[in-house]
Amino acid sequence: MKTAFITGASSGIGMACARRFARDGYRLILNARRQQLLQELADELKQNYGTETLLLIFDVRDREEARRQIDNLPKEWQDIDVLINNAGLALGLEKEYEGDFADWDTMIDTNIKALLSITRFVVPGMVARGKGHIINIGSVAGDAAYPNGAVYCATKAAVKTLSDGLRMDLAHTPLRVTNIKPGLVETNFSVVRFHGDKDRADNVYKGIQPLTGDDIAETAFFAASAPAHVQIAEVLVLATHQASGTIVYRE
Ligand code: NDP
Ligand code: 8X3
Repeated sequence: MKTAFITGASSGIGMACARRFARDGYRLILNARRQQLLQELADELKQNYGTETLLLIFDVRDREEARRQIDNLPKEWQDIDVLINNAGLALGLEKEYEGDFADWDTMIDTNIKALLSITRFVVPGMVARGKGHIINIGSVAGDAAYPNGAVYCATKAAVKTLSDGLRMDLAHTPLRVTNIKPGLVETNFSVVRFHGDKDRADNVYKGIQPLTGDDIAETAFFAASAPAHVQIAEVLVLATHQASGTIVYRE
């Protein structure tokens, strides 16, 4: 039985990945800060698919806590086959010369530094075992900056660079690295970005049928299920009426 470790599994894309991988018999290590939501998800997956789940409740920005929990995984949970580095967020939509320092720090610490820490803690075991797949959730925002979003876009450009670099550093191994770059996905993402302003968040998805977390989970599962000699290196997944980070056709 394969084991997937998903960060940020209490909502949106991470939760959808948990459901998708559970449906096909994976056992899951699920991380987030909100324990209650993860427990409800674990109960649901147990009931629907008989999934075994281990919950790791920590803030991915807390490097020492991440190290402690991952280093102390019970023996039967140590052989991680798939790592989905998904935990992440955007905060604010402001000009680069007017942005909020705390928002910038949170995005950089979560989307870049924490992704690196989790990678650093999990991948050596994969290398030692000679198998593993790292799936990073990047974004179309990493392909090019858009107005008022430079810092978030920069963090997702970093996810692309870190994915590419890791793939190079692992080229001598059987491990695979995938960077999935979603466009507009309706999750809690925009509510978080606008600090809880639900009306403003809803506007982001007005007049267009956005992607769902399930659409991205399907892509992640496809990449993880490819034959061992096939490495899906990068996938850009857009809503049909979205052409780039800035071009969206709305009815
Ligand atoms: P959600 O807000 O729905 O989910 C974000 C998840 O990340 C939650 O489970 C949250 O859990 C977790 N998370 C955030 N910060 C931390 C932290 N410090 N420690 C642990 N977990 C954390 O958003 P999405 O599902 O949309 O976002 C998932 C990923 O997808 C992000 O990396 C985002 O940048 C990316 N993405 C999203 C797109 C979109 O349009 N929605 C498009 C492209 C990429 P908790 O709060 O419980 O800790
Ligand atoms: C999330 C997609 O376009 O809102 O990464 O930045 S976007």
